[in-house]
Amino acid sequence: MFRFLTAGESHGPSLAAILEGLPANLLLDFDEINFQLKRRQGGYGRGARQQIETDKIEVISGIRFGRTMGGPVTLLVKNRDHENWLDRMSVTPIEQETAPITQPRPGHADFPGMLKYHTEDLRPILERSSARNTAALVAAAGICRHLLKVAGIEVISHVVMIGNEWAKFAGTVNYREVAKLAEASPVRCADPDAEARMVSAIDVCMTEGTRDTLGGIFEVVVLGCPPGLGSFVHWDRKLDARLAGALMSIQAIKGVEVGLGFGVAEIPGSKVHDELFFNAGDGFTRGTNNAGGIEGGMTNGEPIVVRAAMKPISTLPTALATVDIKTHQPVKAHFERADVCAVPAAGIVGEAMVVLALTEVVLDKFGGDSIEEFGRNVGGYMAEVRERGFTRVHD
Ligand code: EPS
Repeated sequence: MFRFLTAGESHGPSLAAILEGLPANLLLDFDEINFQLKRRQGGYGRGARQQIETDKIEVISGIRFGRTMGGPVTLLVKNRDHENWLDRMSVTPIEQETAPITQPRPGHADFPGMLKYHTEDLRPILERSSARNTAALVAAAGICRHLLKVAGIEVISHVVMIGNEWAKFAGTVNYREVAKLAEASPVRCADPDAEARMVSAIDVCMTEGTRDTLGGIFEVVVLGCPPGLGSFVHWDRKLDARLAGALMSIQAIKGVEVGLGFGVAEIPGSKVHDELFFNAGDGFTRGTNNAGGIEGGMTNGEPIVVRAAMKPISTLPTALATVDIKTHQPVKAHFERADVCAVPAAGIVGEAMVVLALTEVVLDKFGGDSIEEFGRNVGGYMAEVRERGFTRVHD
């Protein structure tokens, strides 16, 4: 059974991640994991924090000679900025604690968090709810990507909309091509015309007088997925439900779609469902993938396609109205350093959450205490479905 936990605060000493249940002897490329962390720090419109941090993993347990050993893997991602916060984020008691921040930001965790955790200071709420903590998720997923790769599974993402500027794709999408174009784009958008419009929309929000924040939509695509991951037998074993929960758990996400998503409500069944065909060369094939690679809560051998809608960052340069949690007087919401737009980075975090959710279901299905045993189990299952005409997964 695979499980993981993260810990840490945005301006505390460090972020941490513990992964338990990975097979032994999984060879890891640390540069690849640090590259994922670098990807998360990118994106046009990111805040000044990204100039302070150069996120890299520090391994505390579970790895020897670059390979897992079967025990818990513990990673740290240090907060270099902590040294600038020793007063406000001191671990030990201090003489004069910093004054509480009592002006909750609409849209953030502040107001419900201050009531729940019985504090008049939003700092303890902000610190753990901050999107900074997604770095620990990306680090954990960086390890798990290596396991998925053994099963032939690859996870990519790209941005489809920022500030109501939409990317357009004609005909059948070549996801590997999309991934390559997105990787080279400052807003991770594979449509150059849309990229230009997205950058302009962010520039407007970065300009004095029209300062604001922007949200958008990113798409995560899983290639090479074997059929039959997940299950229809119980609500919490349906893979689409787990992916939706995983994506919704990312800071600022307010909507998730699988495949055609809400579009399925607009057209009749004869246009929605992906007809199944067969030919000797390709085995089972589909003409469309409106299901986004998942039917009945299980992968069907087509690419998994999920999208998530990110709200604009809640910390606004033009502060919204709020109420002082202590005096109940009308005030302007608290402001501190933040991004203008973090949709590209959210796509990388979306990849990480899909990787972590897939790791759970892949180990549920194939198990294995060693990567050798895991590989044999995947190979045996794929040989079995091949005999039944499922010759290849579709990218
Ligand atoms: C972020 C780190 C944070 C923010 C941002 C994203 O660092 P700091 O608070 O020190 O600037 O820049 O998080 C938010 C704006 C938020 O509201 O959570 C990161 O590393 O992604």
